[in-house]
Amino acid sequence: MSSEASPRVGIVMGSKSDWDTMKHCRDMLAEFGIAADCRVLSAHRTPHAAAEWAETAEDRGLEVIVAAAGGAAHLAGVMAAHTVLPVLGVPMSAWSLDGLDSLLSTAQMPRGIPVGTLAIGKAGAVNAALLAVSILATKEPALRDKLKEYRKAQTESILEQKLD
Ligand code: RP5
Repeated sequence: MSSEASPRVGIVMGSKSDWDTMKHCRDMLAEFGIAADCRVLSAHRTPHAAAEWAETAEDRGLEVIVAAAGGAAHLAGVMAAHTVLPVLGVPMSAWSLDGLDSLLSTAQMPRGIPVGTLAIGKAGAVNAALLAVSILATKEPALRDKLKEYRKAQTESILEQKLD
């Protein structure tokens, strides 16, 4: 399936070193024909640019933001602080603690500013895309049908698996 021309999902990450993981999010969205605006922005290294990107996301046509960061992973929270668009956080397994630090700092948001937090690493990146599609599909029957087809194909491929 080809991607739409206008990005509907923003994928933002704290470092280019996160891209090997987060490109799986971009690729899964593309399977559903959803284009993504992918950027490196950091809550700590580029704080003003990160805030501005989040503040203008709605006007640029984005409907969901996926934010990935590792370590003291504040990027998803900073996004959520600057927009009312749904923000999905993906904790990166960074340089220590196998990503547990990232998971906790992404998930433990204060009351009033929510971040929907996914699993650490590739599973979270892929599931963030699928959850973004679910959000976009709430009022789009065609997109919802594609999600049902995806689930059906996944179920069938697992039931067909043979072991030696
Ligand atoms: C975080 O620190 C990034 O999101 C990345 O996961 C981690 C390491 O960044 P680099 O030192 O590789 O730029 O801010």
